[in-house]
Amino acid sequence: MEFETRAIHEGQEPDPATGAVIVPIYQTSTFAQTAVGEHKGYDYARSGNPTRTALETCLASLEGAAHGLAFSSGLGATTTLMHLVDPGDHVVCVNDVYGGIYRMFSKVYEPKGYRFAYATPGEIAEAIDGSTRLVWLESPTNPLMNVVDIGAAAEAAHAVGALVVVDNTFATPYLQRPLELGADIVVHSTTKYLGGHSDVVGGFVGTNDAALAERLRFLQNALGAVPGPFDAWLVLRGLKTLGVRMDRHCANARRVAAFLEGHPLVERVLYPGLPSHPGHELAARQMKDFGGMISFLMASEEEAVAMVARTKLFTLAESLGGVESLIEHPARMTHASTAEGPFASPAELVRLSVGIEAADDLVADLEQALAE
Ligand code: P1T
Repeated sequence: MEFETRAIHEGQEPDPATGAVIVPIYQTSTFAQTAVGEHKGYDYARSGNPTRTALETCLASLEGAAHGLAFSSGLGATTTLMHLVDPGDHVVCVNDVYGGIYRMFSKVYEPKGYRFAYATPGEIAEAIDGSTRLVWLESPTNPLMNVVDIGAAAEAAHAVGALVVVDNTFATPYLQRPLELGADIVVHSTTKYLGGHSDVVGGFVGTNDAALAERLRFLQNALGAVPGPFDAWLVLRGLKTLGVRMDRHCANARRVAAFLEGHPLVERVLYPGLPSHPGHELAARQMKDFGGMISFLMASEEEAVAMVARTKLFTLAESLGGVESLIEHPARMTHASTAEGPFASPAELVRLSVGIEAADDLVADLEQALAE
């Protein structure tokens, strides 16, 4: 079945007990056993819950993954993945990642002895050495919208036996499927496009490696960063419209990027859909379309900070991927924790999450915000 059909049906048969067309929210913490160890597949809701199973089955299918695991947040998923490696291990990370990932790696894991090397998208292969156990990638990256060659990174990592994790939050499986490109593990903040309505925090991990999946299933239960049934249900509902929403996000972002590129107060637009973007051809090869995230540089920090406060439709807020448009200043908001690091987010940078409103209204809002 095609992607859009699986998004609506995979793992979502009518409820066998009642015929409910929509998977129920199994709001229960525990399940009755008929005798010790005899039950209908569920014993305790941290270990498993039917609403969560439906989400895990559906999203795994969309990512082309044999195994899927849902988490309480994107960072909950990341924490769990980091238990695949040990203190002393070498981790290569692309040098532009969500600020919260950098904060976790630099402030939580580095002090425990994990060794991190941060590399530009073009230098990932060089940064990998014989001791590398994990390669952590985002593509496109947050917030600089760099494009990483996932296949090339996977080849270099696999040559030394390292695992490749791709955070696919910006692209979504509708636009890019990292496992098909050679990654071992795909990870998401489902808080973003997958939930799609800015009303839930969640995470996801998918893999085709059965042994890894078994270890991760153990860690999911042993560490406990699981989503509640209502949160799992909200993400599952979001998935049903992922394809149509992404088509509109992409079309709107194309319009907005073209407008910004022609604006005299905008120094540079970072959007892989623009032929001027250095990663445009690579993105065209490994993605179906270019997504709804755009970053751009103003002339100064003062102009950037003033501009983000002047939009009326674009709400000044952290996060991304919802139907409504958001604007933010990464250096002082989502990426404030990178300020002390070697890859601080530029102070002149503005980031947009282009929503699915009418494109004319979005362009008009940016026009008035840039006019003053
Ligand atoms: O917020 P949480 O669900 O824990 O996900 C963290 C996360 C992981 N990976 C990427 C690429 C992300 O963008 C995020 C969260 N990002 C934001 C809140 C933001 O505004 O960029």
